[in-house]
Amino acid sequence: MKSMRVLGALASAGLVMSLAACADEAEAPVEEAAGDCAPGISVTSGWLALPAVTGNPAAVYFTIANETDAQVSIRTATVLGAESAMLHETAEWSGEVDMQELFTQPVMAGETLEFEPGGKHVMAFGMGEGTEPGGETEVTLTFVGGDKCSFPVTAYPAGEDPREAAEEEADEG
Ligand SMILES: [Cu+2]
Repeated sequence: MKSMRVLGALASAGLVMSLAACADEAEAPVEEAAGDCAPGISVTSGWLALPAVTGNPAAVYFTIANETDAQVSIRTATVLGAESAMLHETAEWSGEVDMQELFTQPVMAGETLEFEPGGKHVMAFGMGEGTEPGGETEVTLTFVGGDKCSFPVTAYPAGEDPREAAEEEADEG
């Protein structure tokens, strides 16, 4: 009986040590999340470009992949902390570069679609003051038919493109 008690004490000492290790790991940066979406639909590389002028709209970019065998269509987007959000596309419309609202955005079966600067994006109006560079918020896409897909986005200052930073790192390495 006595030796059992000693073993028990050793085991709880070990438990305390492993709990401490877990606490350290919890502070490590979170890996890029794939988003909480319907099976076969995933969103990666979500980021938010803050406006150069406070009060102007922010833009959200991401990559969406449809690995199902059916087309899906994004109908609306919401951004946590924004008063409203809209699906937009920057393009040349009758000779002028401008943004227009996308009423639905199809993603074909097997397609990977980029929302990126100079193209498709989610425009977020009336972002609260709480969103600063390095901050995180959540974007939810709603599809025709009612499926939803939520994913985190990290905020970057105006003019900074995290994809360029990633490319430079890849070149150096
Ligand atoms: Cu826009």
